[in-house]
Amino acid sequence: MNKKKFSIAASLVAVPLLAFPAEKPNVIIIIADDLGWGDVSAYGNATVSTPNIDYLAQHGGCFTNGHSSSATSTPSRYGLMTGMYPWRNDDAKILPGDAPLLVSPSQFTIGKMFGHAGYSTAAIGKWHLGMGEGKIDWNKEITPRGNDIGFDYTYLIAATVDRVPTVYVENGRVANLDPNDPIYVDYEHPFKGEPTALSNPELLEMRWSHGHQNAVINGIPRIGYMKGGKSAIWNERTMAADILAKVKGYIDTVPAGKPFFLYYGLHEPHVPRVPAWEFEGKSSTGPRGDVVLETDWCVGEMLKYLREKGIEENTIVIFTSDNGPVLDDGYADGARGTRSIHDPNGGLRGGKYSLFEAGTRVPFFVYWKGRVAHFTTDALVSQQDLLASFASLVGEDVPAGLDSENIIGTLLGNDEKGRKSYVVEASGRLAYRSGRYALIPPYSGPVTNETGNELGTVDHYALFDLAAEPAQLTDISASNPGLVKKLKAEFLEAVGGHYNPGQKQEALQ
Ligand code: NG6
Ligand code: CA
Repeated sequence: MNKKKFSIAASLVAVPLLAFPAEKPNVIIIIADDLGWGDVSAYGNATVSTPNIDYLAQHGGCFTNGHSSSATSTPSRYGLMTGMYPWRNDDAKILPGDAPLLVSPSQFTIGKMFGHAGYSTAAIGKWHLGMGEGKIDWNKEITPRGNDIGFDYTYLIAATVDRVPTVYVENGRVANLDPNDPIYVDYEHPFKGEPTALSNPELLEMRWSHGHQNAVINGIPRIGYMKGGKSAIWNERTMAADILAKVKGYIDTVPAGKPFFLYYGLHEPHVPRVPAWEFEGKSSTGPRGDVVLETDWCVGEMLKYLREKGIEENTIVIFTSDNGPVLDDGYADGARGTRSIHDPNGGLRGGKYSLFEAGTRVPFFVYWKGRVAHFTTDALVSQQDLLASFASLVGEDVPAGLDSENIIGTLLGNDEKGRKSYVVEASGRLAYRSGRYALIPPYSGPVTNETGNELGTVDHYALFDLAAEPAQLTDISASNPGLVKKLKAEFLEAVGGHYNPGQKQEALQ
């Protein structure tokens, strides 16, 4: 080896990002649904214990400032999946269960990136990114679908558990469907003769508080109408175990020596909160606490399985949530009354649907046994960055123009750089995070957050110093005009033409 070559090799080794060249570990992203920053006991919650999630935090990277792209599901998942800010796509709003595929098959995705790197890929569990095009015939193969945007295998809850169709869709086909009992879905009109929450309230085993007045399935009132497909209807009580079985089954099919990428979408603790019987009444905070226990159980079972298969050390596990917590999200399940004993926000302001921190600051852990030693950091990181970061780890290029930043060094604990700034979305509104500051632009519209602590009309750019006051109670804009001016200019540059200061917040239902 000549001297010059040697020195280049030495300098490569010195760069932390390339510390493990040519390595292709398995990657699992576990994404919970509406799990709050304050729901995980590793961050300090003392009421509902999450030992398995805590294990990831205590033996891997624990991020105290990890964000989703949005304070609701569809846009948040869009950001993770495509590495693009969801507000660049006008259709990235909470989707009904019969919405067409939101991500175009021509778009780059994290699934495609891993596929190109030679990975087997799967998406299992909650999806909420639409499927098919036009009016979907649920009795036929649905196309295009998750398999067309980078996933070899898909087993999906089309939207949410509170929305029809209440069936799993496996590689574009409704699973367990009896052709003699076809399934029909409609979001506008009820089916003649089919019960609804309004026509047959005696069928309800769970009461709605707002929305959720359409089809009644398994005693639960839903959003949207559905008819037929009886043999395909899922069972909420076994849903966690059923989806986990698909996860294990998928891992078993991956040929030896081939790495895999798994997007594992947990449905908890989103409404309707129906835990497996073994968790019923096991928390001190009612159904919401019970399904947080179930969330934690899923993580424990997943880890156990990796150990059983002998692949724990060759697998990176990311655990996060698609958006912040909510108590009453449309069912009268008692969650609203539990705030005094458990704060799912962990002291942050806002929650699901909100531009304040609890809307998008979510649990965020990176576990890689034997490779990532435990660390805690308050570096700003986002789910949107997983795409570019993992691309760099496995040696893949990403197209120019993505909003995903390569922060693999931070994710693996080699540095604390994270990203400098971030635009977050909530219910059609945008806000800006830069270092320790949060900037909330002017807005005129209703106050919609369930806690009532969302800002309604704001006639100026409001500024909060998260380092001084994580609870964001004091707007410091008036005493910091220079800083507001600087951050406003940065924000407007980041969002380009996408920000319309007069924008009205969309109705949430
Ligand atoms: C809202 C629903 C809420 C939930 C949410 C989506 C009503 C009143 N509210 O429209 O229950 O389903 O959509 O949640 O229907 S998310 O986490 O998937 O974004
Ligand atoms: Ca969600």
